Amino acid sequence: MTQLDALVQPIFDAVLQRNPGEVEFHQAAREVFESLGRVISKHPQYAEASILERICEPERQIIFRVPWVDDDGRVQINRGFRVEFNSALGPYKGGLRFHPSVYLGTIKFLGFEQVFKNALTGMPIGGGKGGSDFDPKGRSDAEVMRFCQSFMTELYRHIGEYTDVPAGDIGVGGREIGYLFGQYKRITNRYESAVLTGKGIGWGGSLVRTEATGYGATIFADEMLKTRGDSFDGKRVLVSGSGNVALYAIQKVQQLGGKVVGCSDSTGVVYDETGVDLELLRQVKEIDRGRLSDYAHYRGAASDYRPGGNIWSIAESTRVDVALPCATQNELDGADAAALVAGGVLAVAEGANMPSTPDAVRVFTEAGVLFGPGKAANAGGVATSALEMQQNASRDSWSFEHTEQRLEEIMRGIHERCAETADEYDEPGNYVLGANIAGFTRVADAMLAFGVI
Ligand code: NDP
Ligand code: 2IT
Repeated sequence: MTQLDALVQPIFDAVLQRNPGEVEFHQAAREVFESLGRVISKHPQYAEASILERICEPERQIIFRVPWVDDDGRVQINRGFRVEFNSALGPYKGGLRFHPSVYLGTIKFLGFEQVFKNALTGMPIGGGKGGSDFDPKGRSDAEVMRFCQSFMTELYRHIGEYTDVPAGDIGVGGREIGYLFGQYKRITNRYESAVLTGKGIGWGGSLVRTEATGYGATIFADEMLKTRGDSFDGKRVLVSGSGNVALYAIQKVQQLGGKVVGCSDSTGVVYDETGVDLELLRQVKEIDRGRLSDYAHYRGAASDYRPGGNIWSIAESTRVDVALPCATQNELDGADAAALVAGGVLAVAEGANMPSTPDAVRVFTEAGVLFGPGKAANAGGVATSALEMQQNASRDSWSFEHTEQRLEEIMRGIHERCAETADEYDEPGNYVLGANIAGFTRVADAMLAFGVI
């Protein structure tokens, strides 16, 4: 672990003490703190106003009961969360995650990351995150609908176009946003389009929002490659996951001339030497809501399916140029990073939130691998959510081409902001440092202007 600066160590110690057991939140906070020592010593006004202490304490945390009735008539109870972390730059903005592993520490780590990510986009959005320990796997549409209705029956009083604007994350896609929006509209008797993003195209959604996170992460990787005069053309790529982010990362890699040779889900890995068949994968995952094993079944001899496998170990036996972790937190550890380095990896861009462990980040950095941290590389999703809010506010809808062009400009802007900030601190190419400092200073300066609130 990198030593923390003496100025920030006591503040970090207090974060540990105030948030016991929330290990993912500790990890996310530490990663940001590692970058901030020099900023705090260079700009004493941040320490004088206790900005760091305040930024680690969410403005509001809501935890609620979500009762619902399953298809067998049994009452089920889940726990709902919304952590409204920071509204210095705009309404709280960030997704909802439905996954059985969700607890307060998950939502706080995601909310904390979101604050800096949203700041990096340069758009007027604060940071928040929510979700539930509800497991949508194996549940009927009717069960998912009843769960979403119950969840919104509590959440509606805390959100709003100018207050807090949730969206999707793991386990929350177009279907869930539809049920949530329907219930919000019904309870409030308001057609408040911009209260949620990721909506369907026919009822206030934005073109490109579905593709935005995966496209954006790939564009970020492409920008990093360009700094070394390189591109995706002919590159061999691994994309972990096979959900929303992974699918559209795969699509963009293919558009840019790369070949995706492997992807995964929580139960297995596919190694596809001839390249992943995206149309088949989308049919299986998006339409049939199936498993990766179903994809492998239809693909036959063309793919090698490894139940329970580790996608990064593919790099032990074949060359991998680019890795795009797009599944979940801490899915890529130090040994995986070493395998990727041995396999020749040039660039890693995080489509997921905090997928690389601190050990993995160290291995990549020491090996000189281009490394784009999630808060920069996966910001295209939330940025396009902000574009959706913009369209809703002006009662307009933009073409796919126009929206995609805006996304590309935003991703290039984020890359530039991170690179310039890293240069300014004499660490050229250190995107982790650049992202943390550029995101932090934008939020911190607004907080300074507002006084002690
Ligand atoms: P999805 O639910 O669409 O897909 C998640 C994928 O990751 C699935 O393939 C899933 O496999 C796999 N996965 C999830 N949890 C685990 C786990 N514990 N272990 C192994 N595999 C797992 O979610 P998204 O694609 O939307 O999100 C993926 C990542 O991207 C998350 O980290 C999310 O926070 C981040 N992100 C998402 C954005 C968005 O716009 N959606 C924006 C920015 C970041 P299985 O189906 O088997 O569970
Ligand atoms: O982690 C993320 O940035 C998201 N899940 C997207 C949030 C959003 O509001 O679009």
